[in-house]
Amino acid sequence: TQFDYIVVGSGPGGIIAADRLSEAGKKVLLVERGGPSTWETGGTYGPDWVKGHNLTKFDVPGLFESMFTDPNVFWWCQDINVFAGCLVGGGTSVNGALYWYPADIDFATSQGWPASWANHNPYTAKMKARLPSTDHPSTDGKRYLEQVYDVVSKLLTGQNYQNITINDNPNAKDHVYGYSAYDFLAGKRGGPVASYLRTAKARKNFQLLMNTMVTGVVRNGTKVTGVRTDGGIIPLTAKGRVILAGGSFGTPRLLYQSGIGPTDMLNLVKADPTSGPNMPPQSQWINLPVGENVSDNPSINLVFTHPSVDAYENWANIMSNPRPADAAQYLKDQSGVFAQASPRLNFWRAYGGSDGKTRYLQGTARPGAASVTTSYPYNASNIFTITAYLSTGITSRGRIGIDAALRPRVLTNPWFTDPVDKAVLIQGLKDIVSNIKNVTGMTLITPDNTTTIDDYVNTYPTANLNSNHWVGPCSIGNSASNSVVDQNTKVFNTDNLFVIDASILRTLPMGNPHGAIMSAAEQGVAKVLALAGGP
Ligand code: 6FA
Ligand code: ABL
Repeated sequence: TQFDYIVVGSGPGGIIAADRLSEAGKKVLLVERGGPSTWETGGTYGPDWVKGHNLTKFDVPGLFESMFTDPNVFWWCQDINVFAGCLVGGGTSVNGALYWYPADIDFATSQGWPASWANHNPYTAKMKARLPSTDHPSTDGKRYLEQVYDVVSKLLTGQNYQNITINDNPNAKDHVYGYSAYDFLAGKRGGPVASYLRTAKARKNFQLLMNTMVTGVVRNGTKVTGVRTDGGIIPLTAKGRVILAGGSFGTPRLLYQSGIGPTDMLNLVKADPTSGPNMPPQSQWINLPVGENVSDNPSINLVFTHPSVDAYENWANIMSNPRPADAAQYLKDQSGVFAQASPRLNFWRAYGGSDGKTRYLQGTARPGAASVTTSYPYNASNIFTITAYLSTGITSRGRIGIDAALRPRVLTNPWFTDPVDKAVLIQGLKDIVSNIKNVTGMTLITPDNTTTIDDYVNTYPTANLNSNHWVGPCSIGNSASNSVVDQNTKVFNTDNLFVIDASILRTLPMGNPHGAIMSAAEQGVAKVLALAGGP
C-alpha cells in the first residue's frame, strides 16, 4: 500500500502530526520502532499489584520513579546512551508528565524563531482542548503527600515568590511557584497516547505499525518516494510526504541515513556495511547542520531533609511492596498517592547575566532523592530534592550525531559551554538556600558544610547535568546555513520531507518541554497541511 503521509516515530510530535493528518482525510501510516506501552496500546508490563486491573507500569503515575530503578528497562532505546523512550508514546509514555502550556517567549523571534511562528496561541489552544493540564490529578480532587510543597512554599515565600496556578499564567515566570501540573487524565497517564492517538486509531485511513525500525528515506534527488524499514520499503503516493518524528536523537540519525547532514556524519553511514549501500549517491547528499544547535537544561540537585517530610521510602517499594492502603485506594478509583508522579512544586525566577542576557531558572521539588552525598547524620525517611534547571535564555550549545556503529550519541555536551550559564545557575542555587535558616527544621544535606555551592557545581559529574530535555538538532529557521527545517518544517533543499518533534525547537522552552513540543506539533502540522503541492 502507498500512503499520503508516513510519520516516523510515535512520540508526542509524531502522534499529533499523524492525528491531524488523518483528521484531514489523508491516508496516514505511523511507524514506531518500539512496542506497546499503556494498556490501551496493548501493553501488559507492570507490577503484580496491578494485575487484573487493565493497568501497566506506564499507566500508573505513581510508578514513575521506578522507571530509573526497575531492572527491566525494555522501554529505553537500547542503542542510545542517555534516557530516551522507545515505545508507543516515546518519552511521554515514560516521563514525569510535568506539563506546561508554553510561554510566548518559547517561540519568540528574539530567540531565533521564524516570524511566522510568533503567535503560538491558536495552536496551544488546540492542544489544551485535546489535553488539559491538571495540578490535582487524583480523581477525588484531593492532593496527597504534600509536605514537600508546604516546606518549599515557605522557603520561596521568604524570597518574595508569588503563589500562582502556573498554567493559568504561562507568561508569568519570574518569582512564581505553584503546584506541579501534569497531563494525566482520570488518574492515569494521559498525554498524546490517551488523546490524539486514540482519535487517530478510530479512523480507517490511519494505521499504526509497531516494532518497525525505519532506516532512512528513499529519495530521488530532492524528492522522497518512501521509507526504508527493517521489513522492506514502504512507498508514498505520487504527491506523498514523509514526516520524521524520531526525537532529538532518532531524527538526526534518520537524516544521516538519508544522505542529509554534515559530511563527517554521512561518511560514517557510507562506511557502514548495511546502511552505506542504501544511501543516495554522494552527488545527491544534502549538506545541512543536522545535529548542531543542541540544548538541554543544565540541572543540579540539592538534597534536603525536613522532619515533616514523608520521603515515601524514596519510592523504593512502589513496584514490589507498595503501601497497602495507597495501592488499594488507587486500584479502587485511581485516587491517592499513585495518581501523581513524584514532583509536588515548581517555581521560576528570571536572572540577568553578566552578558546582559536574561536567563530563567526552573525549580522542581519532590520527595526522595536520586543520590545523597553528605557527612551529616540524616533521617532517610525525611529526604527531598530541589532540582534547579537553567532554561530559556541559555547560550550554551552542543552537538548530537552518531558513532561508527551508527548509534545516536552526544558528540559535544551542551551544558556550560558558555561560562555565563554556569555563573547564573550557581547564583540561582545560592538564592534558593539563602533563607533556609528561616524555615525551621529544613536542612541542606547535599552539598553539606564541607562543600561550597561553587565547588559542588564545579565538581558535579558532567553526565548528571543532563535533564533529558534535548532540543534543537534539526532547528527551524530562515536559512539553511543555521537551520535544518524551514518555517513549514520542511527540510531545506528537499521537496517533501518534514520534521515535527523536539529536534526542531531552536531554543529550550521555559519548562519541561513536552507541552511546547506538542504546541509546536500542532503548529507544524497545520503548516504542512496548508503547504501547496501535497497529497
Ligand atoms: N518532558 C516534560 O515535558 N515533562 C516531564 O516530566 C519530562 N520528563 C522526562 C523524563 O522523566 C525522562 C526520563 C525523559 C527521557 C524525558 C522527559 N521529558 C519530560 C522530555 C519529553 O518526554 C521529551 O522532550 C519528548 O518526549 C520528546 O518528544 P519527541 O516527539 O521529540 O520524541 P520522543 O523521543 O518522545 O519520541 C520519538 C519516538 O520515535 C520514539 O517512540 C522512538 O521509539 C521513535 N523512533 C525513533 N527513531 C525511530 C526509527 N528510526 N524508526 C521508528 N521509530 C523511531
Ligand atoms: C523531567 O522533565 C526530567 O526530564 C526528569 O529527569 C525528571 O525526573 C522528571 N521530569 C520529573 O521531574 C527525574 C527523577 O525524578 C529522578 O529520580 C531521576 O533520577 C531523574 O529524573 C533522571 O534524570
